[in-house]
Amino acid sequence: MTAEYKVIGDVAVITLTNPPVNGLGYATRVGITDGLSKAAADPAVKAIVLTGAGKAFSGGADIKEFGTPKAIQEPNLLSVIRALEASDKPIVAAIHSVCMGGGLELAMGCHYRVAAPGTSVALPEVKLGLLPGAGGTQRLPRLLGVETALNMIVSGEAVKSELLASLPGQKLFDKLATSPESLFDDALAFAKSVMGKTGDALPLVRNLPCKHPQGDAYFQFARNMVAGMSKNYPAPLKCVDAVEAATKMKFEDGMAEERKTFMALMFTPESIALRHLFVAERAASRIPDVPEDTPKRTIQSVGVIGAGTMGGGISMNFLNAGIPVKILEMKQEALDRGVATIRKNYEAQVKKGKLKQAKYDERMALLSTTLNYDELKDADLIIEAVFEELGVKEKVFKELDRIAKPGAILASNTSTLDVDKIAAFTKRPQDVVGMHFFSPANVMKLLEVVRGKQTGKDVLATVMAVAKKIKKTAVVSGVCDGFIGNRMIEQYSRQAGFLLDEGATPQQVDRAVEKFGFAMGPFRMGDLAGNDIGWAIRKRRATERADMKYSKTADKLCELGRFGQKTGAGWYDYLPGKRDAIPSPVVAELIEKHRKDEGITPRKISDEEIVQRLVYSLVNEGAHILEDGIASKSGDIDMVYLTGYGFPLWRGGPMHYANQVGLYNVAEAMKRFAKNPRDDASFWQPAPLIQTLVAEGKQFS
Ligand code: T1G
Repeated sequence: MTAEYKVIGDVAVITLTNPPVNGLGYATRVGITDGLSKAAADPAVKAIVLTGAGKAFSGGADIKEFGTPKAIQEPNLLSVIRALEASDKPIVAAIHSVCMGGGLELAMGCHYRVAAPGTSVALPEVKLGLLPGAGGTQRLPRLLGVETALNMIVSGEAVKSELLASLPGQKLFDKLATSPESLFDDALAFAKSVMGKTGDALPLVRNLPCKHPQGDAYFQFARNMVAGMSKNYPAPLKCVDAVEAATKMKFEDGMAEERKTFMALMFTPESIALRHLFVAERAASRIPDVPEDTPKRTIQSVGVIGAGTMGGGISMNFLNAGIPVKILEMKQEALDRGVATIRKNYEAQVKKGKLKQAKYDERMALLSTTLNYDELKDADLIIEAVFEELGVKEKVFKELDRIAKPGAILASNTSTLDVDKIAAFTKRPQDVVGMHFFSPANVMKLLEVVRGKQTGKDVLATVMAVAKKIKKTAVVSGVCDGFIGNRMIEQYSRQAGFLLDEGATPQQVDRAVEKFGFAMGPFRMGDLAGNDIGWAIRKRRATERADMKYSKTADKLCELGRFGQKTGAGWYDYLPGKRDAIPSPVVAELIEKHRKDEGITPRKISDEEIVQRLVYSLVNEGAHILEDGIASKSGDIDMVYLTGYGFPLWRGGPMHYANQVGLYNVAEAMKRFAKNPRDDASFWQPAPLIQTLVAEGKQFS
């Protein structure tokens, strides 16, 4: 069992002991009910304190148990909470650090709650595509009022205990402890103060009234607000229904409504995807051959080479985390420009009220600049973000090798170059790693950590820990052309071009994938990022990868100088100063002429074929990436595409989505595409990994 029982004087103490966050898995639930039985049977026990060991009171139901028999094995969470309510001796929840989801529902089943200040309190189930399923939608409104409770349930965001305790009329906390350190003693003292209360004298949340003075109007307003922000996500609106039920139904009926909805949401593709995302994001930080206890180097100062867009964005990540940054450039005006951009970014946040002036000043105080490599000699981590050309990288890394202290980590932000070649410019390849940020680097969550053949395990462990500190989702990639994300988007872009050749328009392709859920289709994306970027890569590839077939439309577009928004025209036309993509007659004519030149008779292409060819191209390349050992887990590939390339979160990523469609069906579609003479038959052979999984009736793990 993962809960301890002991008696202190005449108070029984039940402590959850299921690290890391006291998830309410089966063993913990048994531990609680077992403790309650002992306390009930012991005449010396006059009151009970329920608390959590370690860094949480409880982080809620055990997400990793979902979908397994253990999740509903008795005593399930509802039964445990009913056992708390049925206790004839007062039960005081001693809440600290983290009290979330089922953990908060557990606490609301107790008679009293004492909280430490600074506790993060939340019902975050909606972020998993669920709603609170153990009474949260029925009890929280009774304790905090309908509106506060609904806001917490629909947002899933954490609120600090001291803020909740300060709300007028709140009944969630009976007492706020003087400090986190005094919580346990304060809870014990509170337990003593309510000893002797029994039966109806013990307050049950279920007996509290739950009303809203203008219920119908409020819930209609709430529905309109929530519907607008929860497109593609069914759970938020269900949260509104459940809280409304709490104001209109008897408690047990409201509980039945909540349970019915919870179980239904549990099996929605959106919730399955969001739970996959929760696990995959945390699994990405675990590198199979790098033990969790690998010693990490201390990173207390960072050097950044290059004050351009990337260098500036990268620097901000560390400044935001309170880590001093020294930026090096070749010329003072480049430094001044870079610092001015950082300042402008922060000032914009201050103006929007997203950043306090004091914080802004604090961060800028951590920033320094230099024109002299020698001033980086004490940096613990130096990240190069200079022009994407191997010769330039060579110069930089030879300098870094000369000046950096022993043990400094030397990272390149390269997005396409070979990290092993860069490492070979130094005498310390074990200290060299790729840290591929995505533009804008201070915004995009994804960080591809590119592992060279000689990159040290402690370097990897250190960079993964630093990534967490700067709030990035880090995924380890091996060395190959394009690493994970760009290697996949290469195939996606090829398919987009072939679809134009065969009869689709840029707006039809974009609309189809945006309807699927992508933030932006390939052609609008090209116009935003700059079509010349792909053009340069194709030119480089023409020599290195002559086998790679492309539609020529993109090159022809670039030959007209139509690089996208930055040139006022790309796949679409743009009015001056505007970003609205307007279908372009020039592009339509270019494509039509191209088809004639190639002798192609255009055909009608369905949105379904467009989506399948674009999404399955990611799946097939992702499978090859796994086969090549470039990524170690399919969840890592999902994380890359979800956090760096706009794949819809509620579909869980390309590999997860393929599992949902069924790998057999995906493979059959690929075989159909392989028969298309305009397409690349060799690419559409289902990857051997997919063929094996289909043959064995398995999925991507
Ligand atoms: N279940 C299982 N494992 C969990 C977990 C959970 N609820 N929460 C965290 N972990 C693991 C996580 O996977 C990682 O382990 C480790 O703990 C540290 O997590 C009926 C049905 C609590 C704020 O949604 O928000 O209750 O993967 O890196 O940054 O209504 O974890 O590395 O081995 O995130 O300090 C509702 C989810 C569940 C809370 C701590 N609860 N967790 O953040 O650590 S559904 C949640 C979090 C529910 C009831 C319903 C955060 C945290 P590993 P971490 P952290």
